[in-house]
Amino acid sequence: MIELVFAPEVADARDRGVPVVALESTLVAHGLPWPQNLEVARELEGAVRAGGAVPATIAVVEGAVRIGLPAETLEALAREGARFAKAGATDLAVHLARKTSAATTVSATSVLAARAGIRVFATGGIGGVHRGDAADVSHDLVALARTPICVVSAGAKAILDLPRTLEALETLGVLVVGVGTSELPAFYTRTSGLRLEHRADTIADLAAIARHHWDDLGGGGILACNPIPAASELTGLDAAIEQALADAATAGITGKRLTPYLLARLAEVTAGASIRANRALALHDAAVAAQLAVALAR
Ligand code: PSU
Ligand code: MN
Repeated sequence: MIELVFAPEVADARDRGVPVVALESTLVAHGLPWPQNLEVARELEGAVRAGGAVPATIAVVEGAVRIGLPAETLEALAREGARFAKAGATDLAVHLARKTSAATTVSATSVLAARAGIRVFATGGIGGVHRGDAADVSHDLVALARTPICVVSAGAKAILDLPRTLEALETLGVLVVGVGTSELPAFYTRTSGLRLEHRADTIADLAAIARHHWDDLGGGGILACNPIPAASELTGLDAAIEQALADAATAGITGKRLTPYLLARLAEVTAGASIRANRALALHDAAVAAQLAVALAR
């Protein structure tokens, strides 16, 4: 069995039956710039606590799977993000064997959270099918399909090919539910023009769906699509996204480096507006995830 190192607060929550929400570390180490990344990491944990749950930020530190990070580790992750590899679920065994450190993506965090008995996980936006290179499909989708966890996310990132991402989710069998919306949110915006078959207007409804999916049907991942709050929406990004994609192509950026590169480029092109939106949507996801974890614990 894999050894999980629980933070005292998380271990205590498990003992007392207090709901726990998983948070990922790639968003911190590779998705946002210092020092905003540390502020966001702390705010996400705060939003989960404010909602009545306990946050468990997950990362691999010198070969140990940490479920909940001490303050100094969270800071190291943010300050020295480059020291942490970007690990998807498939990469984890290598880091465990070599005792190296890695930030965990949605796929890796989902797998580790499920191992830790955590059923709810908040992030900004999952990976998906990249634009241009339709062969670059994030492992997030496959891992989500086979892992019993509900990921609360503002849809998939706007830098992606959203129609193909939604099709891939369907093919793989991820249950996609709009939280108060009938459209796939597009990360920075509430709408994408892509209709979702299922929507939940209350957290109690979402919790009931999740329970049936897991307990009665042996189902895997659920993607709860939670749109960015209207006041924080960032529209008119199409040209900036095209610019970032063109720059990535010119610079020959592919594979794991692509998403971090595109997010960083967008932050430059929008003079930081994309970071503010990313922060707002992720915080909203953490708050909704806490509500869901509380509802599931009832
Ligand atoms: N959400 C954010 N910022 C991020 C991510 C999610 O707001 O940086 C990360 C997640 O860890 C997700 C990863 O798994 O981006 C997707 O990377 P890729 O496209 O290489 O699979
Ligand atoms: Mn990829």
